[in-house]
Amino acid sequence: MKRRLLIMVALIFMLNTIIFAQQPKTQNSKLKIQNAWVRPAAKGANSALYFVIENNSIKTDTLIGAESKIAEEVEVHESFKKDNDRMGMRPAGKLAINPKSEFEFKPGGFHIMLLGVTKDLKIGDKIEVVLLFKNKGKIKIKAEVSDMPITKKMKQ
Ligand SMILES: [Cu+2]
Repeated sequence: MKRRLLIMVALIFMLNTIIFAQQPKTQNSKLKIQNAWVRPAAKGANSALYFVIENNSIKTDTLIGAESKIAEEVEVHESFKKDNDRMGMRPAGKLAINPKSEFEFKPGGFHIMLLGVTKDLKIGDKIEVVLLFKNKGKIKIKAEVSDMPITKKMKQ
């Protein structure tokens, strides 16, 4: 009788551990990074990374930065129109990703700037970048080197 009770207690503990261990995964899946692609570049040159952030949760999260071994420096940038109608870019700061919404990084808009890539980025190659979110922490993404948005390429 006592042994059965011990087994019961052990089972409850195990169940708890399993439930708690799975919780972060469920939360992570509510913040998805889709269609990641990065422009080709020669070693030492700059490149830019684009993707769509899908926030399926009911909470705002904030993109606070990015890091990768693929470049000397990794910055979150936004493109903007200068007075003379030419485009410039600048650090975007922290970006709030609203609940139940999509946030698109695209040419002429927000992008992850890769300053001084550490190797040649050739079409078809894959690179890894970590995005840093205030609530979700780090999300590792894989991006394919492409000369056009991945979504467009898939429709052809
Ligand atoms: Cu830039």
